[in-house]
This record gives sequence, structure tokens and C-alpha cells, in this order.
Amino acid sequence: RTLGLLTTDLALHAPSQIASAVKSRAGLASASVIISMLEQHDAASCSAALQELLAQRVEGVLINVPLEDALAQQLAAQAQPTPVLFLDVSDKAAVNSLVFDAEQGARLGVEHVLSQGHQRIALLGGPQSSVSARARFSGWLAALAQAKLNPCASEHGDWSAASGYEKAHLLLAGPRLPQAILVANDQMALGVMRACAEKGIAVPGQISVVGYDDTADSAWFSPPLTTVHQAFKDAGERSVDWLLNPPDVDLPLSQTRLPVTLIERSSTA
Ligand code: IPT
Repeated sequence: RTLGLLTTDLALHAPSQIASAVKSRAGLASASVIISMLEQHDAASCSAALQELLAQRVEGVLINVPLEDALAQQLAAQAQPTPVLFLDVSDKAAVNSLVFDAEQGARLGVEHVLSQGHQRIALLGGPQSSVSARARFSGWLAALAQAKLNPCASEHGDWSAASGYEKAHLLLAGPRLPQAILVANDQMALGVMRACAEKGIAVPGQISVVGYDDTADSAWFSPPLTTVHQAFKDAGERSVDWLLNPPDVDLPLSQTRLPVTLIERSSTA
């Protein structure tokens, strides 16, 4: 049995941890996984990569690429009758999906720093081309608005540690430092903590930093990172199980929203 995985850049920690879980789980079921990595997320590149997987007669395709609703729906139609499961789409997309609850994750981060008495809160979002990055960012704004707050500053990075470092310098350039920075992933949070260290700003103490993902290395940052845990292993395993036992084609769409949790470590106080 063979499955296909269409994934975004595997140099990023989150998609690589999902791919690892997918490979292991499929291996246990004696299934193989053909991995196709996309550098570009435009319609033509996605459609061509999907066609290549289908030509290799995969019996199901998992798509972990940030996609707008219309493109996701178009790819699902292109694959028919092969079942497709999407991991990075909005819950408005009319496709089978298994996605983490971004609104909940954003709210957990905001509530955590508010509970520590912080009010001057800066935001470092992910790329605006990513549906999940946008959902986290709007979730932060909504949770702050409930507390009658606006962010004191905001920037957007590209998920890399380098972009976190660079954008942190902008967030730290104002006359008053933020008391907390909410960051849309752990890799960018790593860059933020490096920028703080270089400027002699204590984390925590002067600034609390909250990440997002809880990838395997985040407990080893200095200080260990407080972050929103997304259960990548669980998501990868459930995706494989679904693709190996897909429901009947005429059943309604299967749309699962996975809860996330806040892992409190030492980068916040
Ligand atoms: C999302 C990660 O949170 C982020 O760090 C980045 O790696 C991104 O993937 C790459 O697309 S997780 C995704 C399942 C929404």
C-alpha cells in the first residue's frame, strides 16, 4: 500500500515532525509514503505535484501545505476518487481536514501573559500567505480586544529563526519595551530570544516570550520556552489511519479540529 504526502518546506520543524510521524505510522501498517515537497504554493505547482503523486497510484494523499479554500477544493476535485486529507486549511474549506484549533491556541497565549499582569503586548505573526498564520494573528487580536487591549506593536516573519531575530529588533526599537511578545512559532521565538540576549534584555523579567508549536527542541532553548503545544505526532498518526481506512465517498466531509494546550516553561513570568 502506498500513500502520498504533499508537504511544505521540510526544513521547517513543524512539517518535518509531521512527516516523520506519517512515515513511522505508515511503516507500522506496512505502507510506504511518497513525499513530495513544494517550494512554491501557487495553484500550478500544487496541481502538478498532486498529479505526479496520483500517477504513482497512491491510494490516499495527505496535504500539509497552507492553502486557500478555493485551491484546496480544486485539488480535492482533481484527486477524485482518491481520498485527500488537508492539514493546513481554514475550517470553511469544503474538504476533508484535520487542523489544530488556532483560535484556542492564540487565546491561551494571550490569557497566559495577561494572567502574569502584562498589558503591553507585542505580536510577531507568521507569513500572511499562510492561513494558519492569519488565524493565529486574528485570534490574538480578538483575545486582546476582549481585554480591551491593542497590541503595542506587531510584525510578520517567515517562520524562520532568522526572521524572528530581525523582526524582534523592530519590536524592541520603540521608546518603551513590550512586557510580552507572542510569537507565531517556536523557530521565530528562538530568534527573538537571541535578539533580546544581544540587547541585554532579560527573558523573562523584562520581556516574557511565548512561542507556538512546541517542537521537540523548544524545551532546550535558553530559557526553556513557554509555548502552545500542537500534537504533531498525533496529527500525523491520525492522518495515516484515516487515509488507510477512508470513509465512503458519499459520506459528508470529515472535518476534525484538534485542541491545543499551553506548555508553561521558563520564558514567561
Ligand atoms: C505550522 C507551524 O506552526 C509553523 O511553525 C510552520 O512550520 C508552518 O506550519 C509551515 O507551514 S503547523 C501547520 C500544520 C499549520
